[in-house]
Amino acid sequence: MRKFYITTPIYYVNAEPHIGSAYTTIIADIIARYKRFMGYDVFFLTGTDEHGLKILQAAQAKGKKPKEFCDELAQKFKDLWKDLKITNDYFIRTTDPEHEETVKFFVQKMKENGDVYKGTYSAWYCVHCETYYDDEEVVEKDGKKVCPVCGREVKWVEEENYFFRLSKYNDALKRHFEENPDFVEPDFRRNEMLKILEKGLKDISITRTTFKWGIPFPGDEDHVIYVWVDALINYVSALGYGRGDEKFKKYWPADLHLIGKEINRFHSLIWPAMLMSVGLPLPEKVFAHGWLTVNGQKISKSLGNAIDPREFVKKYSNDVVRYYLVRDIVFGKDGDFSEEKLVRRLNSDLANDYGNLLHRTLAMVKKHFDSKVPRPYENEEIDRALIEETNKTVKKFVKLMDNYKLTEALDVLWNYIAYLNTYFDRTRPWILAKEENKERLATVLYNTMEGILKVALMALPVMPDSSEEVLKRLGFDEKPTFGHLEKWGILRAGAQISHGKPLFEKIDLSKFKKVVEVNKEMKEVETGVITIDDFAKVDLRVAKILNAERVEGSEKLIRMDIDLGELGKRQLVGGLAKHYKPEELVGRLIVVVVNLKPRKLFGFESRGMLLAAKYGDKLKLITVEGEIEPGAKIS
Ligand code: ME8
Repeated sequence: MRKFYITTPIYYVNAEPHIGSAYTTIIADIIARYKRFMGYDVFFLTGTDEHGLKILQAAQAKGKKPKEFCDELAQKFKDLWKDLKITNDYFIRTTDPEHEETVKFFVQKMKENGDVYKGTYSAWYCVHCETYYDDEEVVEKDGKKVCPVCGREVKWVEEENYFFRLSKYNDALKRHFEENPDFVEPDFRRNEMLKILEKGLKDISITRTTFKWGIPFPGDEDHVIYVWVDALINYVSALGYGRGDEKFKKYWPADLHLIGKEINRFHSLIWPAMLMSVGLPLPEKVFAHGWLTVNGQKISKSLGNAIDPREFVKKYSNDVVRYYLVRDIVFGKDGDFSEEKLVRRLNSDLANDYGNLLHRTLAMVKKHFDSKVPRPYENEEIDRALIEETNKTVKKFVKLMDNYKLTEALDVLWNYIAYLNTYFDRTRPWILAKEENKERLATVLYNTMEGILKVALMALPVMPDSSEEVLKRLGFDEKPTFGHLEKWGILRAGAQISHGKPLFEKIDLSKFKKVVEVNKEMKEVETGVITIDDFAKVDLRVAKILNAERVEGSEKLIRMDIDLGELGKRQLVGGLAKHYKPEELVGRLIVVVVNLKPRKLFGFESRGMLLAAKYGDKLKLITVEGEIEPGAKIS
């Protein structure tokens, strides 16, 4: 039996899980269930990341001992995964003694291989991301240095630390990327990693001395191991690496590390280099998905939108939430979690397209065949076309799922549901019933049911509960496997079906009340309403571009001098280089927000922001019709 080892990031226990952490875990669960269905021996790992300054500070803020604090939070993650019916095979905690043993063993090996040395480290540190940054990486905001990932203030740290010779693995990593073009996906994330490799990796600090909440560094216990090194090793320690566990031999290397885009560098560069250092094979693939926002806002505790996925599951069911997350948020890209869109999907895709088809079909089987699966007779042209369409759909679906194109796979599946609905309408079983053409009626109903069986099987990883319910109603009582999907004619004539209540309940959008009525400010953002006073705060002006040039070292930026009439001349930096040549810009009248706080981009101060329309990859400048004086106010 082929094995499949899939992991999620191990989540920090500084706060309770939210829809963001649930997103990765749900997707991993879908892939794990799919692989099991395809006959793989799956090991699905998730867990919690519990060491480091961030957790220590969170515990201190609650007046708790760190371990006690971690115990409580880790339990909340475990409980949530249980409520969401996540099928992880193991839950690792970095405070588990077995994990600590493996981490020491791993780091000792790195040392023995000559990859660790002592030096002095000075860098910017973001406690929230537990990440070091160089001077050129941090961003200036309101006169402060902030983290380029989360925007929080960074601190300058200078410590005597142990270092990992990451730079030594730069070339080997490049080679690995070249020889394994699918190592990191999506490809735009891979390209980001390649750029970092082009610039060259620097050695990294792997210990800290200013606090103790971590795993002691072997050989020098004044130091604790850097939380990221400790955390990454979870992927092998969960299998018992260094502790003689058979699981390690069986499941390593991981087939898929599923992560969010912000931690790609750790997984695609640092972790592989660490594995090279100790002589272990690298994971097959790292997939870095995008970020979820909620009603257009970044998920954060202070905005009050760090919603508990349980609330949604309670109201809409697990399956609906899972379906929505995969169907509406294009897997790999950023996307917005909108409850309204979820309800639209529920009403149209699930209740109308899928649920109604099942309902209509089973109602007729109940009425005309005494709730028994009818025995089909000779197939006609339209039936043969349905079987062919089914085979094509299954092939496409499997290929897309195998390539983690989850959203597209559901598109294909729902096209098939539309096909089945058309088949049902075109074969007109209600007329066949009226005409008492029982043989033809039996064939058409059987074929529709067999089609619905295929839908339920394909939907099984995404919507396990409703799929099981559909299989039961269709009178199918075997353990579902890929074999049932591959072959036509699986349903057994004479098997008892059950009609039941609608599979999915529709929600009336006009009376619809959201699960999360967040604070007032958020609600206004949700409905898209602002007051005239809000709008009046934005000072929009016409500006003339006097000259323009590419910003050296940046792919996107163009530096411009603009004329704003009465407001004088200014420098502006805009992300236009992929869409316009500098010479095409000179002389144009554009629209600029002039009262934004200045920002520094690649060392150039930008005093204002130009407006442009964006659609997909397309970007067009907003200009004014005809001639008008630079500086003219827009209202
Ligand atoms: O980074 N949208 O833990 P973490 C989508 N402990 N996914 C999101 C999300 C959002 N808005 N917010 C969080 C850590 N995630 C480290 C990992 S692994 C060895 C150590 C998901 O609690 C996404 O998978 O900050 C992201 O990468 C992860 O949660 C970050 O979780």
